[in-house]
Amino acid sequence: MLSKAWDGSVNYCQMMDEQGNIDPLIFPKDLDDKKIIEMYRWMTLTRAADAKALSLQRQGRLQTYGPSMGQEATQIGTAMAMRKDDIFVPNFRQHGVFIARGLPLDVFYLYWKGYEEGCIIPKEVGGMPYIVPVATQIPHAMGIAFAQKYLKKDAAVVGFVGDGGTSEGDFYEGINFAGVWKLPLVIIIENNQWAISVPRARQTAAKTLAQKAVAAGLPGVQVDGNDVVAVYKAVTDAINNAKGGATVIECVTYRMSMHTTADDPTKYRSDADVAMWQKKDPVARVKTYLTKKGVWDDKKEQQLANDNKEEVDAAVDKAEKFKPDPKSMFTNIYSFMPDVLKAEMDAAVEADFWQEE
Ligand SMILES: Cc1ncc(C[n+]2csc(CCOP(=O)(O)OP(=O)(O)O)c2C)c(N)n1
Ligand SMILES: [Mg+2]
Repeated sequence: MLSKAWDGSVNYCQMMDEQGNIDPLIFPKDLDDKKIIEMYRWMTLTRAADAKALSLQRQGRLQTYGPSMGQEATQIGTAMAMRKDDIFVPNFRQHGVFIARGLPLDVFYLYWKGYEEGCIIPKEVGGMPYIVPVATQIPHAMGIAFAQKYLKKDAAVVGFVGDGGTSEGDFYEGINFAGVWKLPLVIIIENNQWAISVPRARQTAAKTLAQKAVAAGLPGVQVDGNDVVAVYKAVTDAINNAKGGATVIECVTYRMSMHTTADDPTKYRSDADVAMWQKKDPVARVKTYLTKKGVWDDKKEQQLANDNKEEVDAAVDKAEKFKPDPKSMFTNIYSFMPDVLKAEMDAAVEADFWQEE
């Protein structure tokens, strides 16, 4: 006897196309112009803060940095769908999520300047600090989701992972546990087509990354990750369903810049590929939509650009004036500090590296 043991499919959703056209029948009812303009503000601020970080790194004023350019719709769409008490667990590239959730912009620069103080995320932001080991954040997100359920809190946890990260054991272990225990977890796969120099096609033979959810007994959906509305809708639905269990959302986007400032993407990808994705730019798309609707014009655009620049410059200024406590890199590691570390800490305090010359 032959019968079907399982049958399934993965849906793809786009709500605002590359020319800024929408389908009013499926457009989320709660998204009025005001909210879309707010999304646009966060997206442009993220892009401005990102460009500044890259420029600072090139001047030796910031450490190695991983740009988010091109991924603003995925990040802002997710952040805007999250409720106040929901918690996000990032990897190293979710600058837009931090910014839209209210991380003071100078703290963003502190992190990328290499200061421990940049890892202190204010409680109201509701997020964990950046983490660099690929996919280790997914078991963390799963554990935090387990805690929300155990403590009977009405909060969902949103964990981010890259396309490359979905090949790691940590990814499967996290979503598998979430499936068994029906945890309030939303996994956002930021499929930006590259894991450093490894293209999506070399990452897995699976047709979508969303279908990896199926093995964990979870729903998996794929959305246009350069469409802020589609991302917003998918994450809103997943959060609304989070009490019943987890969802995996693959956001199909593109890393328009380098992996990090230690990388040169011209060595492994074509200009044509980048140009093709430039046409799908997530920020330009929202601007086109708002302009066509008559609620946005050049004057407003100029004002917004000025406001963003002012905010970014003030944050950089504050971060550059920051005097760290030399003890901060030694504390919070051991409950009892070993003597050898104590000696190093005392020497650092004595040397007073941060003293004005
Ligand atoms: C466990 C682990 N292996 C390797 C690395 C080196 N590394 C840093 S980022 C990266 C690629 C990640 O690709 P992806 O998950 O697609 O995220 P993206 O950088 O594209 O946002 C690798 C291999 C690491 N940080 N941690
Ligand atoms: Mg990637």
